[in-house]
Amino acid sequence: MRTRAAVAIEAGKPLEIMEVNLEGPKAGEVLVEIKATGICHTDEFTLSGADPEGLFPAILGHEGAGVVLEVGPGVTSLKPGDHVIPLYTPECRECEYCLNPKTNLCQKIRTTQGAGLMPDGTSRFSMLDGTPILHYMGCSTFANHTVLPEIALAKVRPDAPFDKICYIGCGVTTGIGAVINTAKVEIGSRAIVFGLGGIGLNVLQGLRLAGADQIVGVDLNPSKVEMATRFGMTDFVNPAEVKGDLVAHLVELTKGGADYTFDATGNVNVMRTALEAAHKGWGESIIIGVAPAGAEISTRPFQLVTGRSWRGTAFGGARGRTDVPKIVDWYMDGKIEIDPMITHTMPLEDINKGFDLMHAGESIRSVVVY
Ligand code: NAD
Ligand code: AHE
Ligand code: ZN
Ligand code: ZN
Repeated sequence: MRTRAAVAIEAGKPLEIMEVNLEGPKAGEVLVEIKATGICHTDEFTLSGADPEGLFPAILGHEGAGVVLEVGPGVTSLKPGDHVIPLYTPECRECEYCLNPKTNLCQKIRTTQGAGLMPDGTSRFSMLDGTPILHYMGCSTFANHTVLPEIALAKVRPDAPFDKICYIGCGVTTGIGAVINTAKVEIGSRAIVFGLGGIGLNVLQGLRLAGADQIVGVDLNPSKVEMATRFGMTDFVNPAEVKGDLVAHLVELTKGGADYTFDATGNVNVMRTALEAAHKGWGESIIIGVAPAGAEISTRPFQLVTGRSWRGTAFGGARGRTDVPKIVDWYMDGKIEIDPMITHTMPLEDINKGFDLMHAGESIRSVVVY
């Protein structure tokens, strides 16, 4: 079949909207009509050329929601008409990782996924002249139709609106999951969240859900304050306005350091500040942000010797097929909010405006509605 897609032809160039060829689903695969997709900072990271795994030409996008149109041979858990959210972290329920309760990082298809290919080592997308186009994070939601492995789809309730629940495909689950699944924040904790964008705001609402007492937000952009306050921030710090040492300021504000700190910026200097602002003896710092090729984190080992720990999380530690339908329920039951964070919606033709708004710091989430 043919479908419309925003294609990343090469790093650093705007996406090009075009008709592309899409082959139907092979064994274990599913054809999905994408109804809506968010634009995450990670899409920008890869498009910019900073991603060591970035490959071109590719169809980016990994924060989608849609409807199953067709299933390939052997698919048993999904049927045409089912509503689904694509999972860049699949859940096969049988690999060594899925069987270990300490991780959500299913590795069943990680190698081919990282190479922009389906599990059989081929791509389903091509240009009209036959040039192959690579998949991205196993999802490629910047296409109106896409093919995914069955294990990379969460089946969700049919009454949930696509243009909101697409955000559960990455940002919502990552932010809330970092708090609930990875940090396992206790009631009464003090926390600091660095970066109050599409991920950081969801860390805030996760902290509020978990019953944190103090929730400090740190961002260079003061326009994020209003939304962050709405999602539970109790104190705001703009590093540009702090006189003297930022770590010392944050340690004083949290009366000795935070029980939990979260980096949602992707900046390795911020990651160091986050680690060092965690409480001596027990503070945990969770890295969510994705840093450019070649970037490295550093601190004095003494910071760890004296009881701080550095951790990381992908997709908020969530097991997608199991956890994503529950998060959709939380949204539909009013336990979590999504709507105010979706500040802009646009047709696929205007997707590059979504990237422009992100660069300008004017959006939280832009959502493309097909
Ligand atoms: P975003 O652009 O919406 O938000 C980033 C925020 O960080 C902005 O508000 C910006 O003003 C702020 N910021 C930038 N530099 C800063 C600094 N030096 N100090 C303080 N604040 C600063 O991006 P997003 O969509 O929220 O993504 C955030 C990060 O999380 C990105 O690196 C993204 O790639 C990563 N991410 C990781 C996962 C995961 O599974 N680990 C999932 C989704 C996104
Ligand atoms: N390809 C990059 C790393 C990108 C990365 O860490 N991605 C996160 C999800 S970000 C979603 O917005 C992730 O899931 N990581 C685990 C994994 O297996 O990729 C690089 O640096 O090479
Ligand atoms: Zn993402
Ligand atoms: Zn697995």
